[in-house]
Amino acid sequence: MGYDFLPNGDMLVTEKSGTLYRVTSSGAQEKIEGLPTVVDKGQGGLLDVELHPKFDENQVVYLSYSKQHPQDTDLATTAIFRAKLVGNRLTEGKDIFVAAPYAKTRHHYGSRLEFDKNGYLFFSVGDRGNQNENPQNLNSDCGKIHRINDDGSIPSDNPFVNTAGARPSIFSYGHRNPQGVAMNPATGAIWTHEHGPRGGDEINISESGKNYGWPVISYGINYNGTTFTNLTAKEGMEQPITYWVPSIAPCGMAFVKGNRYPSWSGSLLVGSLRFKYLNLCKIENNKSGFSRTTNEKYWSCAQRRSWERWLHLRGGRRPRICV
Ligand SMILES: [Ca+2]
Repeated sequence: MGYDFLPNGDMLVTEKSGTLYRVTSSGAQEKIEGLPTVVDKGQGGLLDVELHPKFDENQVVYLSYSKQHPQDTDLATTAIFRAKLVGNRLTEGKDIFVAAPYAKTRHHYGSRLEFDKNGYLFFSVGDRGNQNENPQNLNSDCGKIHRINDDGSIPSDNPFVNTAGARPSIFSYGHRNPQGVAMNPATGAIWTHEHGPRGGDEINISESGKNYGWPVISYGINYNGTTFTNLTAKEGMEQPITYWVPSIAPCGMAFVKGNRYPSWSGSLLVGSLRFKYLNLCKIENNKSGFSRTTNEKYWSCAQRRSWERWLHLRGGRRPRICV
């Protein structure tokens, strides 16, 4: 699921099964009409939602979702949908990006959406479970962080626009399944995290044209305990800012802003699917361009209430508290 806040304080909340809700300040859940049809199987469904930076002026919203192939119901892929929100209806909706190739698998869709300060839309597409063909191959959209303009067109300075056979929206590659993409407000850089296999979850700063190594280098091993690479580093491939062994299964990330949590300001919060806690990553030396994080497991009472509200919305369990 994903969410974003409307200017009046209402929230837009995606539900994996294919429903988009407006959640009002009184807690009412109102369904939004006009959504694309999603493939709600495995990890697929209706995934993230993001407002245009100038939503006040244009009412434009973006959704990411799992899209069925027009002719073959066995195939699905990650798609980005753009529409205007008028009342509780999406109008003028259309796909502005459909990842190639489609796949029969139902996992590793990526899907997280984020605008940077310059108005570029970044999003992730996972490797779709085909690690040997997709992440290191520039003619596949899968296993990548992408950058597009707000109308879906390709920025002329994307790193591979002049590379024969390369998909022009690719911004960085060699990713497994990034389910967190967030702009660092202190630097404007796009930070991402991705699931490793067994161990090797990573946080990276996505930079233009760089290779983040999957599956050539990794701090993880296969789920069954066997190894797929002996390398954790290689020339031409980026090292993560930090990594987790064992895996926490990171999903969703946000930089702490505002005045409510002054001691955490500028830190990064990462959700853990596996352990059901929020991981507070304190960032050091960020302004020098060299960043490193330290990890703590945290809940504050205020955060717990907020998180419980989300879990309640999705029918989940009460969270474990780690302080
Ligand atoms: Ca990596």
